[in-house]
Amino acid sequence: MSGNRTFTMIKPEAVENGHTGAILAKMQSGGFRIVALKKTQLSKERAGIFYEVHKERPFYGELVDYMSSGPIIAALLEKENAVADFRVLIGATDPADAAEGTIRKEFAESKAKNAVHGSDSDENAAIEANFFFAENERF
Ligand code: 3AN
Repeated sequence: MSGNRTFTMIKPEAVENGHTGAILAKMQSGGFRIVALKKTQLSKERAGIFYEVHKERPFYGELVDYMSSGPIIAALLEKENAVADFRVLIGATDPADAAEGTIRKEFAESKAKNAVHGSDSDENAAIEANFFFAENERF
């Protein structure tokens, strides 16, 4: 049975530090099926568009610079209740508040360099997935 979908990115510091495999393993052992996966680098312009909802927040410029600073892993994941369950698996935005066993607790460095992105709604998951993946890249 196919479930709901959520979109994730493994952020530059986690890729740079060699955590890609361990983080993908945690996603899979958390019950998420990989529908689409790619390693790519966002230009500043594309990072700015991706994070446009945060344009008014004080950290927007820093976030765009950081997210375009190195390669990321983008993935589309599937599981029942994917969006909410994935946010439990990754933990709080600030790793200092993230629960034991979560991806951010284990791999995040700070609120900005927090290892992974996770969609906050089904609607945004679809928009974010469309930003990275064509139909013929999803299986
Ligand atoms: P989440 O990623 O947990 O949904 P949001 O939507 O509040 O968190 O923030 C989006 C992204 O903005 C975060 N993943 C993080 O990288 C960055 N961010 C959030 N708060 C801060 C902050 N105070 N300083 C720097 N970057 C931040």
